Amino acid sequence: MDTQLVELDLADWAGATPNEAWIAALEAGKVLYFPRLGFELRPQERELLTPSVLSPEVRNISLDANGRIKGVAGEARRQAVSEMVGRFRAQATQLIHGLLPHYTPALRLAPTSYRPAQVETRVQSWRADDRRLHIDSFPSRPNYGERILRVFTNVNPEGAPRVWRVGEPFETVAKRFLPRAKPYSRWQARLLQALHVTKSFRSEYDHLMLQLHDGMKSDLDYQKNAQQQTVHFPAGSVWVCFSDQTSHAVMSGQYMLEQTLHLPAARQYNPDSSPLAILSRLTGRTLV
Ligand SMILES: O=C(O)CCC(=O)C(=O)O
Ligand SMILES: [Fe+2]
Repeated sequence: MDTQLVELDLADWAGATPNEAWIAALEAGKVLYFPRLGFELRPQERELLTPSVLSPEVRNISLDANGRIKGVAGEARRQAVSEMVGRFRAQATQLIHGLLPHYTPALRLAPTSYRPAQVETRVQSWRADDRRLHIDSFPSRPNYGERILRVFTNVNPEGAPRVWRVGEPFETVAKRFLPRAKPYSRWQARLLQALHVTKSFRSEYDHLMLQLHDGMKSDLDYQKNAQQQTVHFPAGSVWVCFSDQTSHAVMSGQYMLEQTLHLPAARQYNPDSSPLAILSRLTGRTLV
C-alpha cells in the first residue's frame, strides 16, 4: 500500500521552510515524520517524567491558550511542568510557522498537552478508546469544519517508541462509513445544545464527523482488516498531522507532548482537500 508517512530530515525547530510536496502531503492527510527533531528536556525536568505528576483521575496535563496549567498533582511541580510544556508549545508553533507560513495569520492556538500515562493500561469505553482507528471528532465541541492540526513528540526516557497505526485516506473512510451514518436531525442538535451536551449547535458536518468516528471505532472487523500500517515513533522524534483527517490509533507508549492548532479550512493551501470539502462533495449538501 501507499505509505501514509512522509519522512523529513529537519533537525532544528527553527529551521523549517515551506515545501510544496510536504504541504500537499500534509493536506492530503499524511503524517509528516521528523526522526531527527527531538524535544530537549532540561536535566531537572527528568523528574517530571512520571505518572505521579498527574492529579488523581486525570489522563493528561494541559496548558490552555491563556497559559494556565491543569492536571498537575501538587503545587510544587506546577511551575516546572508549566515551563516544560510552554517550551514545547513555543517550538511546536515555530515549526508550524516555518513549514506552513500561509497558515500563520489564521491559526488559533489550542491547548498543549503532556501525556505521562502509559497507553497500554488505560481502561476506557470503546468511544473514548484511542487504541481504535479513528479520526478526531469531539462530541461536545462542534467545530464547523475548522481543522485540527497536531504536533506530537515522544519524550520517553527509556527509549520506548510511541506506536501508532495509521489507516486509509479520509475519502476512503468517508465513502465506507457515510452510507451507514444516521441521518442528521436539526431538532436533535437543538436539544443537545439546550441540554448543554454540546457547547454550541452541532452542525451536519459535526454530526457526520462523529458518525465516522463512531462508525470506525465500533466496527471490530474494520479495526482488524482495514488498510493500515503500524508506525513506531521513536523517543526523540516529532510527527505532525491533521488528526481530523488522518485515520490513527495509538497502541503503546508513555510520555508524549502534543500541541493542537486550529485552522479554518478556507485558509488551507488547498481547501478542497479538507474533510469539510470532501464530505460536502460526497453528500452534495452544504454541511455548515
Ligand atoms: O496518544 C496518542 O498518541 C494519540 C491519541 C489520539 O488519538 C489523539 O491525540 O488524537
Ligand atoms: Fe485521535
